[in-house]
Amino acid sequence: MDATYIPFHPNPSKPHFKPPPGAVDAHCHVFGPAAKFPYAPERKYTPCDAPKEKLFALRDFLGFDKNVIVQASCHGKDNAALVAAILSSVGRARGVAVIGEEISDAELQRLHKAGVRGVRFNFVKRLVDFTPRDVLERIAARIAPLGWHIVVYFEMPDLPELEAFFTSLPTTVVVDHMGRPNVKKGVDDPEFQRYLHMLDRHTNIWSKVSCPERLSLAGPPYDDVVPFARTLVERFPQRVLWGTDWPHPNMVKEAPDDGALVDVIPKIARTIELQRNLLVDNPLRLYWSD
Ligand code: 0GY
Repeated sequence: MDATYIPFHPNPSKPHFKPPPGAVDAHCHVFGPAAKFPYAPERKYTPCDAPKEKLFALRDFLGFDKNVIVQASCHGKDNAALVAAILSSVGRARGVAVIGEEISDAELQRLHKAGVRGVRFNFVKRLVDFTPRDVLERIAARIAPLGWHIVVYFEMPDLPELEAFFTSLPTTVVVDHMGRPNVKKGVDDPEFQRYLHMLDRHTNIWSKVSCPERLSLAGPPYDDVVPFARTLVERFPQRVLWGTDWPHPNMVKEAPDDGALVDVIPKIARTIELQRNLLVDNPLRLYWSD
């Protein structure tokens, strides 16, 4: 683990909000354990181990039924820890992998059988080296016939440069963490409005309404992030997903209390119906339809 790395919260609080039956934490990670699943040589950070047993215990503690585990950059293109976690979940986890174009058809099939239903394209420069667009286009063409989708991670100032690429992709596209808006600028800022308009025009684009702890300037209970997530949930109720982002890689000040994160949900999804869309129906449609 890097000297400055902040481990996940050791003792999260029990949330007041009770997720509906079948609720899915649709953005979380597993890290290592490094002794069994070494971190990638090209990684930009070395986290604390966050193994599947801890993830599944947290799932139960917070009142969730399932997980979507997203490959994090510290494991590069080696999806072994992710696959091991999904396979041991007894159908209660699915995954989003990171792959290169050198991947064989047999390996793609193996990932599909294990429960992978998407690939992640990461554009955050502090996390990954640049991958040329033509490579990503070829990967997209390979995974589209499997019915997979593409998860994209970027920061809002980079959207103008990336938008044409995103809107040209042949699959469902899921944006991590609302595209990481600058909450200081507010919902009405042209940057966030551009994001909303992209979703208006392209009905294959979904948004995760996750990570208030990364976006907030005020800190818990993250009220400054609520208007962004609520706007997305109410405008695109069929195309939003929620996740804890456990084990919260690269926090700079403190690890969030996962119970407090769950308690943000009723503020962003204010009716039982919106909560069911966000936590149950949407993730099941995207990850468990086959
Ligand atoms: C997240 C966010 C981060 C890291 C990664 O792949 C990763 O390493 O996703 C981050 O540092 O913002 O979603 O986990």
